[in-house]
Amino acid sequence: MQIVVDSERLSSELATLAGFTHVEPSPDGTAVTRVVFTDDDLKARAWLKGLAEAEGFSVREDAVGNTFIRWEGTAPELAAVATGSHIDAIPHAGMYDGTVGVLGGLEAMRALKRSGVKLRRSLELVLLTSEEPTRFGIGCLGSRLISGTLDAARADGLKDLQSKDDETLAEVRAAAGFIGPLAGVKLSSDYYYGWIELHIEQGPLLEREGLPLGIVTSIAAPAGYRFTITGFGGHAGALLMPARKDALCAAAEIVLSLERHALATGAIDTVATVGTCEVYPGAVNSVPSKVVLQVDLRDTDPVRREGVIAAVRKDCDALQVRRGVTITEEIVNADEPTTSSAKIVALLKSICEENGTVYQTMVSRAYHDTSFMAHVAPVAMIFIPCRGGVSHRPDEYASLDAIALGTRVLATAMSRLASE
Ligand code: HGY
Ligand code: MN
Ligand code: MN
Repeated sequence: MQIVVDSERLSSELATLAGFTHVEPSPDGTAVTRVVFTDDDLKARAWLKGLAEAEGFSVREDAVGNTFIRWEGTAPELAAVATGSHIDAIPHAGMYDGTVGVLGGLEAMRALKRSGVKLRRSLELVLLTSEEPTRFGIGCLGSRLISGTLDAARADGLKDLQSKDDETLAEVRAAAGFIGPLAGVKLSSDYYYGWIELHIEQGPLLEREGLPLGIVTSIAAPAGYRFTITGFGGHAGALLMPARKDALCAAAEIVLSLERHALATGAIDTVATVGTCEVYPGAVNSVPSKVVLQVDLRDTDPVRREGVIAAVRKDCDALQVRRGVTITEEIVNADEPTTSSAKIVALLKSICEENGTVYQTMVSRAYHDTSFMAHVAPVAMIFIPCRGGVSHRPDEYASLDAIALGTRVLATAMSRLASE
């Protein structure tokens, strides 16, 4: 069977998808912001569904907008083989994160259809809702609900961090046309026969080693926390220093405590970031009375990760006494690492070896929907190099050759699994 990827079409579709955004252009590359359930996101979804339907694939959406594009096999009652990723993009991101997996997955299915092969098992491409934490504060919202690891009621109550009047996911998704109980999103633990996600590496390893492809054997364990520091605000001129309980000064100590304890593990796999810092009331001449920090902490070893946050909590206890502030913490998520299916990793290796593709097995330090799809299928990921390892920036770039190669390996692997 000859699988021919239409890379020109794939390239133009990636460019079209990148156009569903409203963000000032960047001199460094194609800037994309596409927050879940915004007009840009909904228009992109409609466009993608149009491509799928034009190919004769069926399309269904669940209550949170996860979109299932299906090419029926000759034995439709068998568990399908699936691929997928996300099209939402954090502010001022690039055009390849997630979209390579969605459009590459679609092209893989189209290429197999064009080849004339008849597959036993159906193939599904899944567009997963809200992989990025931008709007609701937690990553992989759609795939968490599919996995059943996120409580439906908690999910519907998640606050829209971009809304001034505290809208919830329930309201936002309904306004976007996604109704119905979130509890119905969960899929059974053996729903798919196999799941493979194609994604840019978002790191420098493959490019540095001059490798065209990576096979992901595990995905680091992500955790997210929200720290709220409440002090005592006031007039920047009249409130004298000894009387202050400056929430931002206390927050600054937490930021440095997190960095210090992450470095102190001595492990390169421990990474910690305070990505957002909201200061209230946020006026130059007003002593900050409240600060909210969003913390992103990851490690391949969840025990080591827990050691870092425990040390930060200890520092917070001392900080509350010394600075007279109150610090509360909300655990947004604290996930386990994901291990890929040995069978699918072996399949990907053999396909690469058959076609002379040099590859490397590797850890994913970024989290992905695959982490949660692992609850409903045996999983693996295919990585392709991205220039300078850059991602979540407008200068994010993956070559068309790399995308086409990843798509071809994906199509071959899906066809092998779907023939079993
Ligand atoms: O943050 C991540 O790892 C993913 O890109 N959302
Ligand atoms: Mn991302
Ligand atoms: Mn991604």
